[in-house]
Amino acid sequence: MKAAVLYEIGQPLCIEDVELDSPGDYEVHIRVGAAGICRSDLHYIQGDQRTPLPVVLGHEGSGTVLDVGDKVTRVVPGDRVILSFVPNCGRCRFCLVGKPHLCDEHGATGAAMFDGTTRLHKGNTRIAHMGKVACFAEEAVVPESGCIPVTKDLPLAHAALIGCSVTTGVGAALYTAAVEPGSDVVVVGAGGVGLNVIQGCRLAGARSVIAVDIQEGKLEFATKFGATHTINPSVQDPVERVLQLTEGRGAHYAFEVFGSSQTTELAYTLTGKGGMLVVVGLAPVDEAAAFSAVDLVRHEKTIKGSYYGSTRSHLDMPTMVGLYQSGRINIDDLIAREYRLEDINVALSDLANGEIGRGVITRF
Ligand code: COD
Ligand code: ZN
Repeated sequence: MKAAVLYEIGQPLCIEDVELDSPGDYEVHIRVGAAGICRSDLHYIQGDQRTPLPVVLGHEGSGTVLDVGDKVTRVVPGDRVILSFVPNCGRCRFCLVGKPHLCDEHGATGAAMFDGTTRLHKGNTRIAHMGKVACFAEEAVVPESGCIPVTKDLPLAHAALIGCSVTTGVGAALYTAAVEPGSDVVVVGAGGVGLNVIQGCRLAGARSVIAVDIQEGKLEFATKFGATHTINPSVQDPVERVLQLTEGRGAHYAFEVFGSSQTTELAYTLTGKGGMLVVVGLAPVDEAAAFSAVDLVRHEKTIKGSYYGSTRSHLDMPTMVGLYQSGRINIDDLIAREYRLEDINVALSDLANGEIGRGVITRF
């Protein structure tokens, strides 16, 4: 089957034939239906985050079950599924306390299957599976716990976006921050995930949702998803403007949704007294963000990381489907561009060049 393989940091993905082994006992063989292009994929290509190489990237996916391992009970061939990039073991401490997105076993095995091996290879060369999903390919083998069944009336592109950007963003607002109605919120970074933080905050009843982005087009687009005000820091001082918009208090919640120390520090500064900074983006591994320890204490601020929107895939992804189907969140307009698998490098450079909304591979 065809897959887009990353062999070397900074190089384009190679679209080529690779081998995919049959699913293990608790694994599922998927025909990939849609794969979203996320900045996290770029972080790996650029070397800002580390991954074993070679690797098939793609962690925002959906598809149809082709075949199941002998012990699989949750899905059958023909089922349509959202793929989770944090499938979970169900036994570790984090799974037991209801935080399966922090599963230890997944953390330990990363871009391999739970038994530490891969199903992808090219001859004798093993190929890693990003997030145990690896959906920049015609087919995938994934753990059963990474398959969230959905009804056939949900389009596959929409299902794919629920696999990352929607759940990561809306989840950060609803579950990590638990934004209170009437709050003033700032969202730094209005890309695919940031737009979902914005619509999650709107859903939670925020009074104002202030989008901050360095690209005008992104800001304009953000108003469609519930941004009440926009700030371009290259044109306007964001600190001054946020204070103006919040009667001098700063934000109740500020979200960092780009992934850098600079934007993390900015979001911290925009957080008001008693407020919460929620960091969604992963800054390059060797970067550190600085903040005043005195300000943190005197103003009793909270800093929280948000991974996968603090969601429990099997519980919260069906909730996202319901929110979409009842018109409470907008996924239609997020899907801005569709590509063929063979054009994946174009899709990635469109993301890097700041095209608005989400690009999705829908033809394989
Ligand atoms: N100030 C304000 N906005 C900025 C700045 C800046 N200095 N620099 C860039 N931006 C804007 C860009 O213009 C863009 O609009 C936006 O930030 C980023 O959007 P996208 O579409 O490029 O990126 P997303 O939304 O696909 O991804 C953002 C993440 C933060 C999720 C991603 O970068 C990341 O760090 N992921 C790691 C966290 C993780 O693993 N999450 C789960 C999988 S995604
Ligand atoms: Zn992602």
